[in-house]
Amino acid sequence: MKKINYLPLLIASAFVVNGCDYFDSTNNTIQESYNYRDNYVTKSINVPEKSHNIAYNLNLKKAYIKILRGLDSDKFIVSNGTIKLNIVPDYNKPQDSNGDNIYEVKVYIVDANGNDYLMLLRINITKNGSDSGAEENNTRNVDSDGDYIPDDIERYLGKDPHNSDENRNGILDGLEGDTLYNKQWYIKALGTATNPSDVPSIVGNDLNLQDVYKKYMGYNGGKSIILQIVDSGVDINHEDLKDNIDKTRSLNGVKVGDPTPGGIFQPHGTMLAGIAAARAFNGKGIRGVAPFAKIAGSNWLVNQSLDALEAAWYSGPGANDIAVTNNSWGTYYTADTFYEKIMAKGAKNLRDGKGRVYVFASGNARKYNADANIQYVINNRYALVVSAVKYDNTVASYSTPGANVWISAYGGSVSYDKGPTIATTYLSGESTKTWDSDKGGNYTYAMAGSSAAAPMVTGSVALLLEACPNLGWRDVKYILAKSAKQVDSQNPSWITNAVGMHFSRDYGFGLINTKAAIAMCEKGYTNFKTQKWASTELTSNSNIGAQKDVTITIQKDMKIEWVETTVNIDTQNASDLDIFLISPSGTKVQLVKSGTQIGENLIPTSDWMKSGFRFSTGAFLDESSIGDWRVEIVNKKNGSAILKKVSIKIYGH
Ligand SMILES: [Ca+2]
Ligand SMILES: [Ca+2]
Ligand SMILES: [Ca+2]
Ligand SMILES: [Ca+2]
Repeated sequence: MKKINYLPLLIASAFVVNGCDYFDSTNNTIQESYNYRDNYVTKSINVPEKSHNIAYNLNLKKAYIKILRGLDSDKFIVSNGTIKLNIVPDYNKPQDSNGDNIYEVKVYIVDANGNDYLMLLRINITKNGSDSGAEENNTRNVDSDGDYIPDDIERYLGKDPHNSDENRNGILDGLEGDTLYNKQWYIKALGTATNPSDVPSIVGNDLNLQDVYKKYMGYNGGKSIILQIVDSGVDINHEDLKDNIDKTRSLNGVKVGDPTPGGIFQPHGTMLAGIAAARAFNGKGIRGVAPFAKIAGSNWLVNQSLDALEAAWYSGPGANDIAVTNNSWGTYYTADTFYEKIMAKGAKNLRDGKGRVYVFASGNARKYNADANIQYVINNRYALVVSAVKYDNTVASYSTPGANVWISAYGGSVSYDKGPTIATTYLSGESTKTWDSDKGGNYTYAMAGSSAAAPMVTGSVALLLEACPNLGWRDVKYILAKSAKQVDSQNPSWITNAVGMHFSRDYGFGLINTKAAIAMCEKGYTNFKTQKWASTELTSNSNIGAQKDVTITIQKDMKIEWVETTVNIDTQNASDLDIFLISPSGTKVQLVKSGTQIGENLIPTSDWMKSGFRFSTGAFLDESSIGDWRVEIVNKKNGSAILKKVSIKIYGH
């Protein structure tokens, strides 16, 4: 077997800036960066109806408290350091302004030390008998106090689900609690510089997860969503990962065991694990995209035993419950169907038949004119392929394009003098590219690559499956595609298909938008029925010349999910061909680009299409399959080439 290449992209040490005060996180607090005046500290209390003297005590000596006009301010008074409701509420006769039995008031407070802040006080009136006991059963995926931490996680951590600022520092508790959170522009861009570059992130260009965190963090009411990192292993004792590690499903080779890498040259999997699911609110480091999901690690890349890959992807202990697998590695050119055969079993049988989701990085070989569509590992329909976008929402200079790319996420800039890179966990104590405040050397700012983008999608899939656990693997892909955000819309790589889906070989359907994906599945989404397919083969045996167009008719009418085009071309110049597929609706997609090669890993034979090579794309999503499909082959150098056969296979419903 060819050596598998994985895709770490660490930045050259030559760019390290030493002793830069700017990156001292203690001097650059989230409070300064957020527009705090728009973020009221929210206090919520539940009170049974017909209670007298309902008051909220601020416990402030010599405090200045002023009720601001609006909402239900006319129902409140201030007295002796408390805010009091000036009525006796009756559940059946609400007197609040919008009649929802929640009395709200905004208050301006100056404490004895002269610190001022704004508070939103909410008094929730509960019907007699339905007091806090009922609330306990009904607060999963609810953020009662508006601090961006769901109630169930607050209880699990011993925090107060009705106090949004327990440490009274004026910052909502969900916006702090991880020392390097303000470096994670990919989760929440603050418009500040986050690595030894003076290029700031751009507010709004992030994964837009803050609202998602009010309900979902992967905790799932105590039955955490399990995601898997199949890579060079994961440092399971890392201070910011250990609480999320699933030891019963972590693999050392084919067996359950410790996947911690043996050497300092294998940090890659640990970096991915942090992006996907570093633990939040532990006072340490970062937080992952799904910060209360469980992480199952695998070190299969160390020895690259195919049995170890099979165990991780399908047959290992507890495999049924692993929701999503991250693969930030690739094979470059291959037509080996070994990989997709395992994924097919996982898609059919795991998660009680709903199917595991297999996420892959698209690769970092753009500068070699690489094309992600020349690897069967990632151009089969089970693979959810992720390309990389920079902080400015444009494609990263390394990100490998391809018609099989499904979605994009943040991969960071290629070097940190050019823009923000990705902050994440590193092998414990081994990091040299980190902030001064990381005394232990457990984190790095120097991650970049499609390797980093993939675990953002993996973590997002965990959040999506927490919100909507019944989604099948095809539904997950579909919802992510439909909800993806078109970025860099002037980029010529964008096409719009016949049903209005935007697609690009650089971005897939766009930048992942987890918030919109969850909103879509929560709105009463109906799962796809069983997948159908149709195929037609055409024997041609004709010279391609400078260009050859062939038409293939598909008789079956389906809504398209995935299209595979296999060409048998007898030529010594296969890499000189541009191949396009045009749907019956007229949508034209480039399946592969001429000149495709990958650095020293050149495509091994120049006649690599001779025995048939499959190219795939999801770009025709939701179009109708029926009618005439056209395959257009452009022979750039007009070398000798004979088209033997073409076949099209369409999957849909
Ligand atoms: Ca909360
Ligand atoms: Ca709280
Ligand atoms: Ca706080
Ligand atoms: Ca943390």
